[in-house]
Amino acid sequence: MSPQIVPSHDTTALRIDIDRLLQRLADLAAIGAIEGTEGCARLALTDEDKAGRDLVVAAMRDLDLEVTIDGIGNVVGVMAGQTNGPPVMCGSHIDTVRTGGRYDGNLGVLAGLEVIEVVKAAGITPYRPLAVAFFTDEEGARYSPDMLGSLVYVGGMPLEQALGIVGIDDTVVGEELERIGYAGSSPLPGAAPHSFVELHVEQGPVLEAEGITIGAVDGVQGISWQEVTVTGQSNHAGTTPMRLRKDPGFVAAACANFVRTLATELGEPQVGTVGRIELHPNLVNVVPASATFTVDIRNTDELVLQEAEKRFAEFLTETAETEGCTIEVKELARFEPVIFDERVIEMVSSTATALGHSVKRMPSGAGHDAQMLARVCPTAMVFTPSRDGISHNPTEYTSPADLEAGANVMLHVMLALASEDAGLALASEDGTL
Ligand code: HGY
Ligand code: MN
Ligand code: MN
Repeated sequence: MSPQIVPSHDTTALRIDIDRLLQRLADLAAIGAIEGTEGCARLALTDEDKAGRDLVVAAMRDLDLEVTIDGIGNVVGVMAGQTNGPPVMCGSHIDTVRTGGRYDGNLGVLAGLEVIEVVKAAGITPYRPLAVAFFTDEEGARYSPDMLGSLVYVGGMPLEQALGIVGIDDTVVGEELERIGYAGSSPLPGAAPHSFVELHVEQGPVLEAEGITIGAVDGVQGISWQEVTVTGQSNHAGTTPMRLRKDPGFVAAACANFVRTLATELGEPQVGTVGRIELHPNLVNVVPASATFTVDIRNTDELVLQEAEKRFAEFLTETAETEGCTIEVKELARFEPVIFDERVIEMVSSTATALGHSVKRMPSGAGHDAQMLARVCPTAMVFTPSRDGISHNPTEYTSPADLEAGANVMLHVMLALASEDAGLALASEDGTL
């Protein structure tokens, strides 16, 4: 007996419960809470990350989702559909940076739980399964590269290589995964979903500045992360004439200045950041022996990004040589710009309009798990505005009205993806086409 086409519920009136979503966000933000702020700190694979994972997994189980954990610690919860095919998946990350806000990543995962709760409460069994996922170490702040879990999920990095990555604190991914109990067994690469939708705060100033509620994200800019170690000669700060110094601290500072100058010269959307600088021995009266710093440069245009990398490398080599220092450069992450699926982008845009929200197509300045899922299935993102464009900062904020709008857009895009072609597919199974 072929599956009957379940009369498709009229889901147009379905809406998420914003109070329940705000409560979920508050409950998760309480884990690793940054005193006196709304933000939280849950670096990947720390005890705080474990506690956050446990909370979300418990919520998945409360929703009777089928929960799987893979070898890099990605977690997927699946709600059964009328068919057993690949699910329509949403998700993001719940690890944060040290100065994390409560929405970055967390919103996409918790809104996914909310979407599933609303669909279940309405008694709907979608044609396709729905899934919500959180991916390991999206931030890449403790273990580079960023989007590590989703990169492994789509087969972009072998699991063994990922498990061997050493962090900024000299811990190892595989050992930390075991320690927190999230070294799972579900197969990698993960099963390709039917489609993937990620709801995320914009983390930039565009939507707020233009008074727009929803971003229909059409892609992610290219990302280049490097770690540079400059080695000179430690010496006495008082007795060493300037002409005799081999000062890696000076080289690092000159490079930080150059990264800013380069980004300004190349013009928007070029950005450049020196986010981490460590001097050794890091003492007031010692010309440093070494300096280790990171360079994060990004652009939507791959060729301009390559030009920026080339110019930085030339400046670094010349400056170090002149200062009598040696250099070692390690690539931490390198992802080309990604373009999302036109059909899904258009669904985000038309759904936002149908729900009465203003919407703008735009690229993402930040990296996201969606840029990895785009390698294996039709993918797009939904942005909501960030107050003052601030993120990676505990004062990160998006209004309840905007959160609600974004989650409702994701709800209806997922329902549309979960039922598209259902009639055709089901009918063709019993030859009635
Ligand atoms: O760095 C990024 O763009 C992201 O927050 N991982
Ligand atoms: Mn994020
Ligand atoms: Mn982030």
